[in-house]
Amino acid sequence: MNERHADRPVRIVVFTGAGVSAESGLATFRGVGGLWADFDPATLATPAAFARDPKRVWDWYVSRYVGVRASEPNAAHRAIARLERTFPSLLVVTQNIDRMHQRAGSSKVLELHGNIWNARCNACGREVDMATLVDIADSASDSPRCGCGGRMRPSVVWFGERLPEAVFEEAAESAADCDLFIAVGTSATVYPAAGLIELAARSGADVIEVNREETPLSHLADRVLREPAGEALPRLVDELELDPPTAGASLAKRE
Ligand code: BJW
Ligand code: ZN
Repeated sequence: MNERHADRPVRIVVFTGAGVSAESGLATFRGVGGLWADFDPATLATPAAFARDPKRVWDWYVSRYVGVRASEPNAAHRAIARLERTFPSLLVVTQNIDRMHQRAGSSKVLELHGNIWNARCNACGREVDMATLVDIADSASDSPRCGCGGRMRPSVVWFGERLPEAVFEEAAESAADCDLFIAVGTSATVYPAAGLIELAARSGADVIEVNREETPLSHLADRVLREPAGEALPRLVDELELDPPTAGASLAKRE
């Protein structure tokens, strides 16, 4: 059972998806203009796709890495980082691979789907900075290989692959134990990550959804902000800072 006492600090989990980085110019996956509108996930974001055509998959990730590297955190990432000053135990749980939260200053970030800044060998697991491979592999006819002969792949989680176990466990424990769970810019369709919203709601946390559109889990939210994250988050953070909630009280005022 999740015990909430007024005399202990409020616990906040901010759970993010591709929509939080949309205003940094990074494409989301689903919806108009999303990556999956032009590319079939089955041919790019699965181990089978990489085995079939490693060069095509590698090149797609390199082009996304270059885009991520050239982009900057936006007002939503910055507002989330700012909220940590008032609520020092605040935890960011992200499905994103872009490291924008860390770049904006968030100090506790769990990456459920890995990150695009690292590559690792699919045979021996050796990790290297993506930057070291991108600049040399540009015009190569094959995807880069490790010294052991294995192929280098982005350090992300593809469909059909397990999420990093300890990371997911910590995220699930925090979702089950928080007072306020803010879901930002996720279509809430990819599991087990989306299940964290269900877990938080079931465990008694107040849930706020920040999303331009309705999602399959919108009905679980106590409060919905149907706006771009870069506009909604700075205002929500102002509100939480001016009038800090206490543990046990209802935090998400219904509208
Ligand atoms: C804005 C905005 C703005 C826009 N402001 N908002 C249970 C049921 C059914 C299926 C499954 C299940 N459990 C597992 C599965 C299978 C599968 C899955 O979930 N499939 C579903 C699609 C049906 N899951 C898996 O395969 C996972 N692995 C697994 O379960 O392993 C089990 C296992 C057991 C034993 C042995 C082995 C394995 C792995 C999932 C990995 C997902 N990987 C990806 C790619 C990462 C690398 C890359 O980037 O290429 O992760 S897929 C992609 O989707 C990416 C994202 O993190 C993830 C979620 O997407 P997200 O972030 O929600 O983005 P969008 O685009 O969907 O939504 C954006 C939202 O923002 C929209 O709602 C917009 O409205 C909004 N928005 N602009 C605010 N400015
Ligand atoms: Zn290797």
